[in-house]
Amino acid sequence: MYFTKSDLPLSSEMLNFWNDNGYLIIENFKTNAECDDLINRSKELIEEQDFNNQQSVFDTVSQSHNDDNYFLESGDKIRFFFEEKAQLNESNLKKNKQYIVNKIGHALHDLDDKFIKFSKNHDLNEIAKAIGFQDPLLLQSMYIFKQPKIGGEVVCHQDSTFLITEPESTVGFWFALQDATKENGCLQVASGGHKGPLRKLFKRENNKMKMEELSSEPFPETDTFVEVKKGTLVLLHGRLPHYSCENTSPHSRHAYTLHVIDGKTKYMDYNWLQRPNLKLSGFKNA
Ligand SMILES: O=C(O)CCC(=O)C(=O)O
Repeated sequence: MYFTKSDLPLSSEMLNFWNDNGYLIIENFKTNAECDDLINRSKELIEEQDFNNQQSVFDTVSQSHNDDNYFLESGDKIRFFFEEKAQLNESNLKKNKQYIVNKIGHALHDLDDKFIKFSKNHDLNEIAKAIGFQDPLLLQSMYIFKQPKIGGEVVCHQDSTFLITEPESTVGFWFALQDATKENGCLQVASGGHKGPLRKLFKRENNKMKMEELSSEPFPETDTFVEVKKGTLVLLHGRLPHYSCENTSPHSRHAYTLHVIDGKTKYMDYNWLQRPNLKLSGFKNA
């Protein structure tokens, strides 16, 4: 079911949909111009980067980045991760820079003016409050490229596996910066699957990551395709199993996602994402 920005503030129908399904689609949340601003800024950030000394791949299938310090120390920085299928040769690293990046993370929302403007927003604060946050805090941001032809699969997961608080509070605020379709790898969700158990916890131990199994219950099928237009906001409950397939189409699928936690909960010190040099803030403190 699709709602639109004009349905805000969150109606009881929207709240019921969120509670029943663990996701919520709000169309026309951002304007085309706001999306283009972020797309252009991501291009500039890549253009400014010298990739010759940095070649960290982000691959949710092999999880090869897990013990990589470049990744583990990126919680309070702006860092760049490559597509697993990108050919990282000299020519691509110089001439095709725009087509080899898988994502930029993880503190864009605190460190870059354009991303701060996009992320710190009154309406987002109101939505967060309506779905139960007392003190929403912006923990993580990612610009996800899903590059044409080589955009990697994001394996089925629950966000609370990777960002856990006690009690659980993580919610994803995912923005389509371009149209997301079945062809270019839109999100797929297991509607209602947030009512199942948390399956895994990604834990830092002595600066090594390990995946602890909490439940062997298989994920339900992620058979709801979230095909959305540019500018749509999709909320994802921290326990909702979600997935996106490889992009084999000629069209990119850019998205920006924010992961939000409640300041009233305890952020676990074994989370991979730590921000020793950045204080957390909410949607309002731009
Ligand atoms: O954009 C995608 O394909 C996956 C995003 C995701 O898993 C997330 O934001 O938690």
